[in-house]
Amino acid sequence: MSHFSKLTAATLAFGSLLIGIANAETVLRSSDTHPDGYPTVEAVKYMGELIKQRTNGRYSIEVYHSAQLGEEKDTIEQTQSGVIDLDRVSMGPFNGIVPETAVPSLPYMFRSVEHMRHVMDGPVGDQILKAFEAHDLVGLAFYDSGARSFYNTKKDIASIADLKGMKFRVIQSDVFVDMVNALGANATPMAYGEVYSALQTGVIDGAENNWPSFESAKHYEVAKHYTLDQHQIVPEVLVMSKASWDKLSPEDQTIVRQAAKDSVVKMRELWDAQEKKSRDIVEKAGVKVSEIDKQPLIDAMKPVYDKYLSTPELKDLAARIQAAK
Ligand code: GTR
Repeated sequence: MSHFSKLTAATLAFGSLLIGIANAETVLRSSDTHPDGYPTVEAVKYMGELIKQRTNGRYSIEVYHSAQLGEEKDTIEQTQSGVIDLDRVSMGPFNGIVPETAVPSLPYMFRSVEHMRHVMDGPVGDQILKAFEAHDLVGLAFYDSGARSFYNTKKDIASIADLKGMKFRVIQSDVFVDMVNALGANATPMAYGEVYSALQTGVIDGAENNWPSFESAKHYEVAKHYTLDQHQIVPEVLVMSKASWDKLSPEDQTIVRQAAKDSVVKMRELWDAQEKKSRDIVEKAGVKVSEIDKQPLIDAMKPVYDKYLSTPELKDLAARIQAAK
């Protein structure tokens, strides 16, 4: 073999080795608005470890936390178009895209977190996961998000009358907008990343969220009044881009789906611990937590239910959720 062809052979061998390495691992890009360490972020990382083990290193997941890939509404579009492989988002921003997601997002639809877990783990959850497929997405799993409650920079809220005229930031979803407006307050839909400064500058009087978000986004530094009205128990969703999904073999699709399901168990453990920790942090920081009579809020939701339970299918979904033990 000439010197030249030896070199060529070596180069080719090295090249194919590189290609081999490149083929060995496909890194799926996953988006999350929350910071590193947040239960949703850690759950998707855990799912990535499971996938890596179960595919012998052919697939793994890189979680881009802290909204590095954009705010939730944008990342949903990017996931639909295949730019992002996986997206962990609240169900809220999907309400205008996948009508079925409006049902579990309705205020006071779930009686408790246990009720939500039970329903989302069963046939209703499966039906909603399936509904994403008509929108270029594959629904993989639901995660916990506790209960959302109002908080504000102005005053303690003891009754529905105190909400009147107050300006609350909500998720970019008409369900959320209509909920706040039905309570006599004013809704301002806004991306999550803009809420802190909007609270600080007084563009809004308050927002609404669960303990871990209220704490990790530091909203509690400016909003010192938290009202335990627990108006929504909205699950989080993990979706995959249909385009990315279609690149997987059927065997790998099964592995990804199962790993997502397995990560739910882990997420719930992390969630339960984080809720307590976050509540503790904000209370120690001087946030005043007030109780409120929920019944007038529940009663005010009648027009919101009528608007979103607009077809026999959606009514049936709501009835099945409510009937579940
Ligand atoms: C959180 C949720 C986020 C985001 C945020 C918001 O509870 O985990 O995905 O939707 O609420 O209010 O925008």
